[in-house]
Amino acid sequence: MTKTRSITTPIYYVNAHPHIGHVYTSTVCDVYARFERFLGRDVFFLTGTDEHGQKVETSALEQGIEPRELADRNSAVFREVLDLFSISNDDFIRTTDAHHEEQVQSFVQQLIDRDAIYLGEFEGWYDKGQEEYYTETKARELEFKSPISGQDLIRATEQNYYFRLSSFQDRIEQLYRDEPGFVRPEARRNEMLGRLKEGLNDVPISRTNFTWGIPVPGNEEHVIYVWIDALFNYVTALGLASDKETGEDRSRFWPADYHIVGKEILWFHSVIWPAILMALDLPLPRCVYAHSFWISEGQKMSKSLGNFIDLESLQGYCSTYGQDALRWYLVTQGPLGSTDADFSRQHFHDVYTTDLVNTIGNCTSRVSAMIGKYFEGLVPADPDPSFDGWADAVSVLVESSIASMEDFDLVGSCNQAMAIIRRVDGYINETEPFKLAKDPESMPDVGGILYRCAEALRIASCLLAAAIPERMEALWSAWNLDIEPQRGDLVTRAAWGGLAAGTKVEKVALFPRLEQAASTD
Ligand code: ME8
Repeated sequence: MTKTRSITTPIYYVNAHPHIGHVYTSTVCDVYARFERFLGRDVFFLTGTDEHGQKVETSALEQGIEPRELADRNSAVFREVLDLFSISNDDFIRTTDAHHEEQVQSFVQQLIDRDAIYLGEFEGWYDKGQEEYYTETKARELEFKSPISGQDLIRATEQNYYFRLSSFQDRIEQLYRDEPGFVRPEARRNEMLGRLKEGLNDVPISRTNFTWGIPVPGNEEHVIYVWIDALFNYVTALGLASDKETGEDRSRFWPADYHIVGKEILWFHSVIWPAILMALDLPLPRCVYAHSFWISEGQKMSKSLGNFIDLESLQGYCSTYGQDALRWYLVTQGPLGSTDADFSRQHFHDVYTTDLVNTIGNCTSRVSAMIGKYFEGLVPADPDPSFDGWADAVSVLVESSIASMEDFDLVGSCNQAMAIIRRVDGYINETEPFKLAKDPESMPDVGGILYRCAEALRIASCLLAAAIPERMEALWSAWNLDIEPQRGDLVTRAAWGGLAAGTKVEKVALFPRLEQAASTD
């Protein structure tokens, strides 16, 4: 049976414009999804937009339009961005989809029926003008006056629906003990463990001060808190609470293998979300992976500093360096670990030149040029396929590249593929086929060397195709290789000896050398 793999991005807020952060998370998920499809897995890659809540309602009001119109317009922008950056998601969920809304109500009803949600009373210091509650300490600090209007804060009570998060303390701690890989990376897991020790409180999950949201079933004055609404997207997209026949049965994709999120929303995903699933008796995702943030030119991104990497600047990089160059930079230099990553123009240029021009590009053009020069562009036969241990060495790297990707170590996976290419470079420098070729008697040796080089490059290109799909397809086309990732045969494709002698290879320039840090504006 084919193994399933499912991966999700956060669903993005429609009240902001897409930027590098959104493109980044979507790109890393895309690389995983593409690789897994090439491995023959049954993949489901989900993304979408988070469209309810007070912020959307307020910005729509400010623009004099209905919230729905704002949501439609901005959700479409996010969807276009996916196309622009060749993101291969299998579905795009919107929290305003009727299919989602109905299921959220059904889940919330189940939680009420199971007494995991109750109607409770909240009392606090209320700022009427700001429609905001303050804690006792904060109110005291403010001398019981609104910091905005200066009016007295009033003692007010409000009814809210609460989720009994506090009753899941032991089970969540147990989860962290039993599944050390549930939250990654390790540093983030430790942060969550630290917060867990402070003790869990019940959380309000409804609001009454605005209407743009999903009504609580049976009490329409309350709308479901946007975070609860949003978290459910991961299961409503699969129809887990749907009573309608919607065509394809997607239940096999739950639990998700990876929820990929930014570090700022990890608490919701690694504590509140598993507690909700526990309350519903649903299986838990295998891993919540929280990456860190992109900063820009050494500083936190901000519009006023002029270092904000928005869509236009990303498109600038794509048109100067090519889309795959941007993907490569995001994936290999991005903040998948526990520290933030700095996006800098110079660093981008240097990585492009070192990895793509000097390594992948140079090596493929060197090998194709020699095959062109000495063998009329036809891949020579290898007189001794086991020579120099190539088959074994490459198969070890292939295995570890695959294992790294399965473990969501994208950088590790790319590094193994790059190690194959560096080995080819080293081999050429060591064996000097261009010198051997001066002696006609050495031509079988030259043929053997070039076969091994081309074969190793072909295999590396298969491993790199998820990260830089467009350029690897260009290589396959120039080398007349019949490789199609959608066939799901990566393991067969990456086996040594797949390159047929006699294959016609054209010279190919995959990554043009560019002037120093060319302007991308
Ligand atoms: O939080 N670097 O949506 P959002 C890297 N709707 N990634 C970044 C980033 C940066 N500087 N800035 C943002 C929401 N991101 C909720 C999620 S999920 C049930 C609901 C990425 O539009 C990162 O993935 O604010 C982060 O978690 C996400 O964008 C936040 O997107």
